[in-house]
Amino acid sequence: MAKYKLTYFDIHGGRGEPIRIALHAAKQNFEDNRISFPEFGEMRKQFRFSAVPTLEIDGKLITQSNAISRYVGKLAGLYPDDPLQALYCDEALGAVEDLTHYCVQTFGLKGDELKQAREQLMNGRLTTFINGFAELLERGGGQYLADQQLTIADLKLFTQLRAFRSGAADHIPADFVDKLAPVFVDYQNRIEAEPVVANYYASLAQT
Ligand SMILES: N[C@@H](CCC(=O)N[C@@H](CS)C(=O)NCC(=O)O)C(=O)O
Repeated sequence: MAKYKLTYFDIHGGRGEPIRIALHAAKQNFEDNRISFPEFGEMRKQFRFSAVPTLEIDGKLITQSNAISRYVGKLAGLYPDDPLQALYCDEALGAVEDLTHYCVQTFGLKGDELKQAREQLMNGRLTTFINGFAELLERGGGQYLADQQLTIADLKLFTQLRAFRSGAADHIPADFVDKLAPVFVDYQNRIEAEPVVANYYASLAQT
């Protein structure tokens, strides 16, 4: 059996979380190498593109969260076999990645600058993307983004929306997503209750 080592920040969320959930679902024994932000600063040169997450497979370093997500999605049965459904899944993965990119541009800002940037994000890209995700969900049949079942794309969207709904992002009200697209209230509850997701978080509670 291959040896897996996932390196990512020690947070519940971000680009690494769907990968952790899928590796757990695939029943893959993996080293969950959680690093702090200062550690990342010291280690970043070790990573091919100076970024995480990275997955080492038998010592070979792989980067790019969506590529890794698709791979572990396949291991876990969370990636569609059907080419069209796989395309739907990929579209959603790419869109969440784009939104993450716009959000990250507001990180590190402070005071009025942060407030202005977050308001701009909320009224601009965030609104566009949340509406777009609602369209993808409708196209997928209303329950999941693709394949009429849980896929890695749902794990990526779920973890991203959860971050917004937690209220942790300054100047973005916790109910912003739900007010804009109420369909995500049920969606988040449904994905959270999926055995794959629930079992992952239960396993963390035991450690
Ligand atoms: N396209 C890359 C982006 C990776 C990325 O930007 N990761 C963030 C953490 S979520 C990071 O390492 N940021 C540190 C930096 O870029 O300095 C991917 O999807 O893996």
